[in-house]
Amino acid sequence: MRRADPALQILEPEEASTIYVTRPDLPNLDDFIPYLRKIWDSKILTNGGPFHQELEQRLCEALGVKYIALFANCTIGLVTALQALRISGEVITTPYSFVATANSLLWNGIKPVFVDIDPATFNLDPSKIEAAITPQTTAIMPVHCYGHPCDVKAIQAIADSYGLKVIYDAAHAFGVGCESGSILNYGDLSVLSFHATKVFTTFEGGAIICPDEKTRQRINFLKNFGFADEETVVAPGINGKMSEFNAALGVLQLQGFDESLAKRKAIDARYRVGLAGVKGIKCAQQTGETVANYAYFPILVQQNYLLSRDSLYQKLRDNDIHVRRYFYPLISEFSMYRGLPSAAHTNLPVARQIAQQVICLPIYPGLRPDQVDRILRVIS
Ligand code: T4K
Repeated sequence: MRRADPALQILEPEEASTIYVTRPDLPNLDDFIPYLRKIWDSKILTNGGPFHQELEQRLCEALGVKYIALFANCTIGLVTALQALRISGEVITTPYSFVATANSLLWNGIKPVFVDIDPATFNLDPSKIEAAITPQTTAIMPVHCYGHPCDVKAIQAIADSYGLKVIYDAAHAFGVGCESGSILNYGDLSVLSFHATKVFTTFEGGAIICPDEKTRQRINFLKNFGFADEETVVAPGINGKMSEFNAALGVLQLQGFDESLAKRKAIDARYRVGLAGVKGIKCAQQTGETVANYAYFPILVQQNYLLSRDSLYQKLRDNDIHVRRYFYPLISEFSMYRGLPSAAHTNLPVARQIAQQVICLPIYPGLRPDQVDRILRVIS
């Protein structure tokens, strides 16, 4: 019901058999037209219009959070979150993420300090954070990698002891729940991504989850050039606003989210059954979430598998299955980061090992069981 009209889908013969690591789950185009008509009629295209307000309200309800500020994308959200909390100096973060995490620090003139990850969760290892704290440290920026929660309590305890802020890169964590509710309520701020490749997409988009209205207001000033009113600019803000087009799509997308999640869950289960007996392939486990979002399906290709990780990657691609090695290379391997003392290989043994072993298998609501089985046959 939510798939686009098949008659409108023009598939090249080759594309028809290609399986990508992800594909966006879009509503029926006809269902979006009335939303577009409203925008056309009102001529309100951006700057906090009615769909923007509606999506903020609906997301608060759906996610179980109190205050939210929509953004044009997660990266601008991360840059703005750091500005909002006036973070400077050094920030402790993970090398095992998409490069936007650390880039947001460099855009603020902040030095990233990489700390190794936990081999079970692939998230920042709290037991290694304290050793990386210096007098210049002002914050921790962990990532809920693949939507699996960080050890939020241990991280908060360290932050409280040393007077540090915590900004979660929650790009993967839309809809993830833990025993106390939404994982997005932990830390000082959490930043979501609604990119085309994410479980909830508005084409491009993102949001910051805020603890209170005052912080949200500061963030709203910052995302609108710093304007507090027509005559007052309170900070060197940026243009991080989400347009009405993206917000309207978000309102419609939310209606199909539960259905999307159920389909992802079924694919996750099918992979786990199919890979259970395959020697040398290890599936990542959930890490304490009470509600998972099945955003990614990472496997580790271990030494006792019959092929190396890169040979399996190539074999899958040769079979028209476009898997990805998220997150290889590590952020700390890129030219702007590799000179940092914390980027030293000896400092990041676990992250290096996982990055050498990981493959993210395709997972998205439109992936059919027979396609999952095709992927499993190539691996098994
Ligand atoms: N923090 C973390 C932890 C993140 O993972 C990300 C983004 C961010 C921050 C920043 O969020 P945003 O500023 O983007 O909101 C993709 C995404 O571009 C990126 O958003 C995402 N993380 C990252 C993990 O993955 P690529 O380079 O792998 O994307 P691409 O274009 O190769 O797409 C992968 C596959 O998805 C394609 O093979 C086919 C499919 N696809 C992609 C797009 C863009 C579609 O079917 N339709 C599309 O429009 O980075």
